[in-house]
Amino acid sequence: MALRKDFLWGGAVAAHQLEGGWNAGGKGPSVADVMTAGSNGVERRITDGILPGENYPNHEAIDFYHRYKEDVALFAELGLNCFRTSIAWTRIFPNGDEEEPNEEGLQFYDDLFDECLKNGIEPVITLSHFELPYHLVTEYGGFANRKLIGFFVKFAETVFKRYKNKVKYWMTFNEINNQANFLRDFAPFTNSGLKFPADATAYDREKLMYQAAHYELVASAQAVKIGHQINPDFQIGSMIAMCPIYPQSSRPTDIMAAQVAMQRRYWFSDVHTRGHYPAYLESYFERKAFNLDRTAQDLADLAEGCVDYIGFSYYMSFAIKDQKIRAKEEGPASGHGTNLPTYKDEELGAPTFDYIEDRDLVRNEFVPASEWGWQIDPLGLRYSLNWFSERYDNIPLMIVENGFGAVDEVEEDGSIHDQYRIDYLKAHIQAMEDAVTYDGVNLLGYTPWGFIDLVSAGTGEMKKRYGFIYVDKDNEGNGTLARSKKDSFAWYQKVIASNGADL
Ligand code: P53
Repeated sequence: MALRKDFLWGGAVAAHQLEGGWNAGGKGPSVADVMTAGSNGVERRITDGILPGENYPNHEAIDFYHRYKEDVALFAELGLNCFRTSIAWTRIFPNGDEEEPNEEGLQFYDDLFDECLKNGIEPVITLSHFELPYHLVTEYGGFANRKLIGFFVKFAETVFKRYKNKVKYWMTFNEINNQANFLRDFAPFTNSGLKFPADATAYDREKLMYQAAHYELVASAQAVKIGHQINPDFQIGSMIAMCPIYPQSSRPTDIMAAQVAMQRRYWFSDVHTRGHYPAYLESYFERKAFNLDRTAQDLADLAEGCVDYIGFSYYMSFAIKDQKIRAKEEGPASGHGTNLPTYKDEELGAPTFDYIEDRDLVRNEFVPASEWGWQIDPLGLRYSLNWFSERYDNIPLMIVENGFGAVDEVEEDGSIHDQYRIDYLKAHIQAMEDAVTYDGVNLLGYTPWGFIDLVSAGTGEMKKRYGFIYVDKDNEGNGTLARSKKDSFAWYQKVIASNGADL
């Protein structure tokens, strides 16, 4: 088997990471607009609203809002046949809870999608990509509040109706499973708009994460149902951050630890795809006595709103070692970061294998890592494609993010020789093609992340670049914002033109 003839070759971005124009055209502030710039190893801070004197890199980003016409022309030159971006929720509903949408925001995406379609580029749209209206955080507590289901579904319905003849492929919540890392502030805030009180215990955090994720899954299912009514041809997918967790060794307890870790990180796709909670999680909820708010109607909605395909990001793989052995050898782990609420190891003696992302992952000695510590593992992509395909009965898959964040050097003549990026992508595309050719996975498309340089989500930096198109801007916000082509531009052009044969 080879790649399908209508394979979607694209590039992926998210509104808040490239548009800028954070308060233009009636847009309201989103959760991304209250996050400062961090750097490698320094976390972004979440401020209480927008404060003077802080550096908020998403406010201007790469100013795509004003430059999209020239940029789309470059995308066309690159040869993309699809473009994955998100609709900034706050351009449509600036506060999130308005009765009527903001026409100027709707018009912006009409213009952008028309520009894409005119150039033979099909928009692939994420509804919620770390862009929750900030007002929904301050007034409602984010997705901890059931009311958010209604706000999200209204937003989804509005854009489904408006763009029903321009967009076919949709995704509901970007990397909904990042919040499995609930001890940190970043993922719960960007995924769900959750802010925890300073004295919240690990237990409180975990419970709230599960509650918010439940409301999101219900919101997603309702949106899928409504979307199919609006246009039966819509393909509405989930979006999962796939970092497969390998056992560090063949020690049986490492194997079991890896299995439980995979459950805790990927139950989200079980619910999205199968329409019900897996038994392993029901059993966990019972043991933890979470008593989540899940109504019979919610469960019916989940069953009726299964996704049509799985979109997922793939950057790296993880590895895990049995926590009991680790604790014995190294003493109690405190997580890789500082100031994390301690997770009580009350059950360390029990056969539970509970997984705490920040505590339990270990370095995999068999793969190299990027400057940001992301472990580079092309075969892990083939493994992931097989994992989804096998678990969900050959469901269609789309790789909606993959890429290599690196520091680029601009030569005197303006050229950028990013062979390391080409090497990374080549190896991953090869692995993806092997999964189609030899393993029979049903793959719709491939959209490498940040194919035009943009603001990093994790660190807020410009310096962590993924692009084939360079954007002249630095971490402090200086630069002309001029666009130029890196070596990877011509390389990806050739890959697309040959439908993946010429790597
Ligand atoms: P940055 C963590 C792990 C895997 C993917 O990430 C992640 C994250 C969050 O940082 O995010 C996705 O910019 C996300 C994009 C993001 C991209 O990966 O931190 O969907 O918004 O930019 C790359 O290097």
